[in-house]
Amino acid sequence: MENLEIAAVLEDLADLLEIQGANPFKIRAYRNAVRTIESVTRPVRDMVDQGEDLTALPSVGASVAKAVEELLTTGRISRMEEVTTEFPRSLIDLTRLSGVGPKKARKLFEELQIRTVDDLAEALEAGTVQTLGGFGKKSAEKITAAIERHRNRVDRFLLDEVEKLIAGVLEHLSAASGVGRVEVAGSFRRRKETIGDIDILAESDGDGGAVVDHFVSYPGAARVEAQGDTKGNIALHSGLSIDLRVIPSESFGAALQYFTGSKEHNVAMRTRAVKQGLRVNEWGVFRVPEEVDAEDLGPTSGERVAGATEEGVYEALGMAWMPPVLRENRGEVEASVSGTLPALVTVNDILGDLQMHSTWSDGKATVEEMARACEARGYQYLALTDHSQAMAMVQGLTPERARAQWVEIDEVQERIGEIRILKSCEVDILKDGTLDMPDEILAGLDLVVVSVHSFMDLEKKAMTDRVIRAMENPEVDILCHPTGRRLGKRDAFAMDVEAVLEAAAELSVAVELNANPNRLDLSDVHVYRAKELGVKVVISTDAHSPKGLADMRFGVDQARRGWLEPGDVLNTATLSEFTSWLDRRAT
Ligand code: DGT
Ligand code: CA
Ligand code: CA
Ligand code: ZN
Repeated sequence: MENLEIAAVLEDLADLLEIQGANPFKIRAYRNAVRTIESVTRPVRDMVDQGEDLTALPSVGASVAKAVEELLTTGRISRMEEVTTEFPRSLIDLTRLSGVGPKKARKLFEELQIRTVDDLAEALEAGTVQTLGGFGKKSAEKITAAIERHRNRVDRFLLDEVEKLIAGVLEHLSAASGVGRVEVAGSFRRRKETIGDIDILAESDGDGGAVVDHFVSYPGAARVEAQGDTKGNIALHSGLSIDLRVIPSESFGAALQYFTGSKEHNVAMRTRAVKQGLRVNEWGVFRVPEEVDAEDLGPTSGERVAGATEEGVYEALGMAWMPPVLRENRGEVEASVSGTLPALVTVNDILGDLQMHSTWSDGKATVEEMARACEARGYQYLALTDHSQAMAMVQGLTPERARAQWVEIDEVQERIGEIRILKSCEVDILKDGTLDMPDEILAGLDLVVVSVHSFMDLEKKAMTDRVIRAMENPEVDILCHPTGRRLGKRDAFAMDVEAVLEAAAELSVAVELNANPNRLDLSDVHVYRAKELGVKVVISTDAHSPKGLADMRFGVDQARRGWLEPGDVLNTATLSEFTSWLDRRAT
């Protein structure tokens, strides 16, 4: 079992304990352990095998350690079995619907025997839910909408999760004999924000069946779903499905192009090829003899004009190669033909990180530790953006504590020298669109970033007005995680993004692309739109520890999917360029 898979089981257990109404400290202990195990770089499995004491890990106490050891040695956790005799595991899905918490899930189960999302949908339709105390007509409508969204979401994986899950598979595969290039294609290579399944290509001109045999023998596989001469499929414990295709050298580039997709991109390519008397498929690019009926052609008949490399495939069609992030049929085929592909932003262009937290609110590291970690990344500046007081549960800053933090920042700045620490605050946008900090504090900050963290279920119009009102405050510089989504967990709130982006352009407020792989908020399409409207985008990590700063690359990938060039991204500016931007309203 991979660390993420262990963490997922513990998270399920925590959710079930919450439904059961167990001791909140116990539940919190499991949740904290989930975060630790997700971020430990060594396999916990190895630690257990070597008899190491898991309580040495941060936030892992004796009972959690015992549960993990039990899970790894027996495949089950007795505490989990106990709870599930009382409450079925499927209730967890209910708690993840907006409008249904653990208490409501329990009530639905105990009073109406609802166990699954499908049961709940049926009961809503029959009108029985609406008769339960605490569930009026309004809340029934809300849950119905949440079920609709849940069904469209299906089971997709986050990019960072997938990276961790497949690292071992790739290592295993590269040890197969006779294998040349190994590439992960599909949505993973396009760096899509969520991934359905993994498509791996392995180059081999030898015995494909032997390569497949080796692949399916991966020790981390939960099941082997398919095994043939050139294709295999395994499923991991997490449910992630991995396809392998073994490809001969002469076709490797064509297969890589084909299986990278997207499907829409491929369709556009093929249409273009046909007009040129060419045929593109996963085997290569072929010139179709005119006298032959297309129906009589095999997949590789005709003269092979390309196939070994991906560049060659594009070139054969009179196109320039393009980064996989662009391949969504959003104009890249035309741009490639006309030589107008964007020169996309890269991680090396980023010169600062403009959202992060310290121990002044819910971060795990001090101001100095965060600043030094940014310095180590080669940045010229960073902004400390601890929460404001509306976020009471994470000790958000009161005006007094904000001032106290400035004193510390000045001291650290003194010690640290070169890198510039900007005084900032992630100020809550209150329900009415006013800000959770008095004007004199806002004026004293180098940079003001604002976010919605409460009343996320407002009507669309109210939410849109609220956010625009906040941006109208002349102290505001950046709107953070603009839609509030958490991938796979919480939908974007109802808001007219177009109106918000237009207002941002008008008011000269930048929008954040939050690089946390759980958020990636804004989406690629919205980022593209921001660029079209001339709104500056800031890619920030929202790091809560030095390690979180490394999420920058996920944000950059998403920005690239939105066609951003360095000039579209505010934090590619040098320190002096950036500080002049901060003064933009004064001039
Ligand atoms: P996913 O797995 O849902 O995150 O998305 P993808 O893009 O990885 O899609 P997947 O795994 O179904 O297929 C991998 C690639 O294979 C896809 O991006 C393009 C190519 N492909 C699959 N089916 C078709 C098809 O019917 N026509 C064409 N032209 N290409 C296809
Ligand atoms: Ca895929
Ligand atoms: Ca696939
Ligand atoms: Zn936030």
